Amino acid sequence: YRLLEVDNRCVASCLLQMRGLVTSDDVVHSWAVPSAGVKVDAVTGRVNQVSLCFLYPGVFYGQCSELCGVNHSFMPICVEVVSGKVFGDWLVYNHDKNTNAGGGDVSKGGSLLGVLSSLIGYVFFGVLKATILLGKVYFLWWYYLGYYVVYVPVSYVFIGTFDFVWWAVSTCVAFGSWLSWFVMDPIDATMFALFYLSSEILSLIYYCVTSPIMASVWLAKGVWKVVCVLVSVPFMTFDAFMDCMSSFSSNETKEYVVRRISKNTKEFFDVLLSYYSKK
Ligand SMILES: [Cu+2]
Repeated sequence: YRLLEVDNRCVASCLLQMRGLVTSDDVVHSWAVPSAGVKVDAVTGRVNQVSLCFLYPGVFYGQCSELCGVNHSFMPICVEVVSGKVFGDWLVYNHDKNTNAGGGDVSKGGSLLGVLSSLIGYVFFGVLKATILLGKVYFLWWYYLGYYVVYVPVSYVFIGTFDFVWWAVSTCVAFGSWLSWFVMDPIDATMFALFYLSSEILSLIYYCVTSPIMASVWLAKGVWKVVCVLVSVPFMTFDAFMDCMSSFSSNETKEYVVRRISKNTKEFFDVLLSYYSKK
């Protein structure tokens, strides 16, 4: 492909924070991948490092970017960016190949005892994992039962009782103080009581009249919101996709990328962990 293809592609993961180590064993070169925004000098006797984070999978091409000799024009760079899972598998595969090429078949040729012990270990850990999972589910079941059957009703009854008692006591106190006022000044107190009661009745009427309207408005608002969200999902997805392909402009994209990177990092470590725990 236009003098850009190589016989041994560099494999990297997309959406994974990586560190590239670059050096040279003859003259100064430069490892440059313009579409990934990377250029780092390869210097003899020195290891340069570069931070790599590819946003999407694909094949990225570059060329040596430091005049290094007559063949400078024929030193392509090719990075194959794959998912974190594929990258982990690739790494494990290469490690297996390299270690087996050097030390013969160390991991192969296991005896029947070895196979049996690994099988027993596998079954044992499987059962242990399942037990832990079931235990978690059981614990959660009791937790939610306790929460919804005991805690919520009790707290509601307690708070409701407290509120009611508080209301009754404050009303009695108010009525008592009004009675003493009535004894001292009957006309003023009666006028106040009339105004108070009429305002209460008016607010009650107001509530009765407006609450159905308010409820309808609230319901309509909710329905409208849901419709808006449903309609905007494809647009938002398209937007995020375009952002992701072009730049880190919006915060949502940044957040998404950071979340994906941390998720991929975890998956990558899981691959390595399962590889080394099998050894
Ligand atoms: Cu060069």
